[in-house]
Amino acid sequence: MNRIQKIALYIFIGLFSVQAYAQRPDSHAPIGVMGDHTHAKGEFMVSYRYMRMWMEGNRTGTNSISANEIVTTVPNRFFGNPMQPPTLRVVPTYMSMDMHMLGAMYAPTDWLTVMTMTNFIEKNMNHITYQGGMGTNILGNFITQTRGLGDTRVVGLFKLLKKGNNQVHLNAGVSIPTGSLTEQDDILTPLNTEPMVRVPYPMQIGSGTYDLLPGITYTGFMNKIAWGAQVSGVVRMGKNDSEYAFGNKVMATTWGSYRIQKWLSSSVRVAYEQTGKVDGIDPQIVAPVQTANPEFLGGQRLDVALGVNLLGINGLTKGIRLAAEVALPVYQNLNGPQLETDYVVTLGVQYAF
Ligand SMILES: [Cu+2]
Repeated sequence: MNRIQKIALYIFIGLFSVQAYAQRPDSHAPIGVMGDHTHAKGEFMVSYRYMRMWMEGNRTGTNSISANEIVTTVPNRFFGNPMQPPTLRVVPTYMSMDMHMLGAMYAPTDWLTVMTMTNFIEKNMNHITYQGGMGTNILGNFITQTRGLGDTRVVGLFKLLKKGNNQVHLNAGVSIPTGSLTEQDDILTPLNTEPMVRVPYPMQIGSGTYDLLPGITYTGFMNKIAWGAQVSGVVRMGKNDSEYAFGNKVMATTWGSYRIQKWLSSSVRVAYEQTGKVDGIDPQIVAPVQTANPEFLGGQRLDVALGVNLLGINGLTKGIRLAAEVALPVYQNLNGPQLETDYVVTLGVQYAF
């Protein structure tokens, strides 16, 4: 091989590896990870994610607790106010959260990618109401439902380091409180009335606070495997108009993936999340139910998640990404009583141009 041929070969290999990186299904993290990748200068990406979370059964600390146990042993923090019993009398039994997230990414330069995300959320929570006073006589069931536009995120992803197949970038974002925190619904009280009230903290749609979203992300790949890790947080800035702030959050996750085909990779991920209690109290949220107590929010959770990433490589599907991930908690330590998480499913479609 003469020198010119060698140079041509190196250029070809160089171009091919850049191209190959851009087109690997595993060049994006499992779909449950946000802000995992950056784009090259001038690139746009649009995405839609659907997330469903299912929570059923209650837990305090790491132990299960039954509804009967809750209403006979857990004190009602509002006891002493008019018509407030000494123990809790309403118990959530399950909750679903469905989230539709629309995202856009754009890279004005190679070292900065800007990302915005807005979402539509629907929450449903089923409850058992026990008869007023004491004992374990059940009065009935009711479901509360809230839905609406959630908070909006704007995040800058700053590429700090790019060495061969390894990259580190900084995530620096802010969450803007566009979601409602004054949602109401009908409830069934232990006195058998059905008033319309402001629903408790976990049923509200927004945080009401501007939140900082710091983070750092590392990704790498080699041959048929790719890996990464991300540490991130949610830091509430002050209190909202209802005199409280949701707890701050720390999240850490790491993943590995294997490329089965040019268009298909599978992943395993571990994710840890720690959330604080609610700071402050909304004077309009008063009820003998655990979700109305700011102390009974937050905790720790460790999930193991399995996922697949698909990448269209020819024809009309070229460049279209589809991904799915199912996360199952393996450890939960909750400031309870609180509903425990059973699974989180995330589906996503992404298209870059
Ligand atoms: Cu993107």
